[in-house]
Amino acid sequence: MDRRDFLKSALVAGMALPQGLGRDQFRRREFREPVNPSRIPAYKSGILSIERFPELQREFDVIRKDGGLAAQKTFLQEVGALGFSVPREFPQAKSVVVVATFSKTMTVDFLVEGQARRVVIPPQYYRDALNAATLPAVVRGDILKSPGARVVDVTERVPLKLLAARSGLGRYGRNNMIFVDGLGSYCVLWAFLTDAPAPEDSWTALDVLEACRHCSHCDRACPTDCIPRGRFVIDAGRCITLYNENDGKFPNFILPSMHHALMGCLRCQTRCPENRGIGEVTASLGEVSSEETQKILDGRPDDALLASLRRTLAGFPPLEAAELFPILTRNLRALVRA
Ligand code: B12
Ligand code: SF4
Ligand code: SF4
Repeated sequence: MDRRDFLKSALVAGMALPQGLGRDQFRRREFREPVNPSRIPAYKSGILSIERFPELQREFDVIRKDGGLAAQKTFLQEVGALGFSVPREFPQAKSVVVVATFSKTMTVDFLVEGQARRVVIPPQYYRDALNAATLPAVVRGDILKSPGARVVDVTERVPLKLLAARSGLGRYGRNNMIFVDGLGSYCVLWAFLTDAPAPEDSWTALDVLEACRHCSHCDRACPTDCIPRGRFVIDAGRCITLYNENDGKFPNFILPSMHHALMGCLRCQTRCPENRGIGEVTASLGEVSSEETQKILDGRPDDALLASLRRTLAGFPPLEAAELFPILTRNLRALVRA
């Protein structure tokens, strides 16, 4: 550890942490044993009564009203669209089931001048076997064991991390992601309202991972310095993901060498000790031919290209609509020209 790292971790140890956790606990090293990849569950779930929604909403509002969030327009719009309200079409909702599905890192080989350029696709940007179409049946049959239950997907409407933490499904890490036992942070979160009552009150105190008290891997790995030392909430306005998920030019503080995924960014997860054994699990989605790669780089989508890409890169957001295609062109250019 050099002097800079030492000073940084000393500051990390002093960051604001929830009450009831004494300083003596910083001295304990409690890194997990690496997870055995064959033991990674497909999903885990938690459940909360809908009666907790007003409390969750108040909690989510505090940080916005205190000016604790990055003042970046797109980010504030994304967060502003979320909330804990019961949709008008489902007033009988009694509980919310929050699910974390294991999602491995994928790769795709783009052929450029005959050479394969392996490109990373992080969790969340491809369609897995457990998805919006298949999960309602899992919630009804396996989680609630109530085949007749009504299940409404509210994944796009609620702040999922707060829900996951308060339901006891996972804990926040210093990188502001949710870590679930056995899945680490390599999980996609989902939420479903149901008319089945929650069997018990699993309301859980907000807490940060024990391992974060003596670790600063994510902070040091973040290329754009989003993860602060003196406070918990990250500076989302500097996160690479915010810019490569949306259209437009990349800001100057994102240097060409910082791009490393077709969308999103994995730097604050890959070296996290809580992800040992999990983050290394990868698989391939396949190959994109030279001709197709050239069309993407030139920004010339045609029907045949879109149909082919929607097979190889199923679920990749910029393939959902033609007007989003420039995002794929820009992101791929950033990778193959770096
Ligand atoms: C907006 C958004 C973004 C923004 C902002 C991210 C952020 N940290 O807020 C951008 C575009 C930057 C982004 C990036 C990424 N995202 Co995103 N994003 C979202 C989205 C739509 C909303 C998140 C949100 O509510 N942010 C607002 C902040 C205020 O919420 P919060 O972080 O929960 O904040 C609470 C805590 O900070 C707590 N708190 C305050 N002080 C303290 C102190 C302590 C000690 C504790 C414990 C708590 C605490 O109070 C806050 C308010 O309640 C969700 C989907 C959804 N519907 O929820 C996905 C989601 C959070 N993203 C996700 C992912 C995977 C990512 C990326 C890894 C992208 C990628 N795959 O490459 C990066 C990770 C960046 C990072 N380090 O957080 C996953 C996270 C899964 C997980 N295991 O946590 C989600 C849940 C999508 C999904 N369906 O799975 N994302
Ligand atoms: S790398 Fe993981 S364990 Fe270390 S501080 Fe970040 S989130 Fe916590
Ligand atoms: S996703 Fe990348 S840019 Fe965003 S906080 Fe993590 S390391 Fe930093």
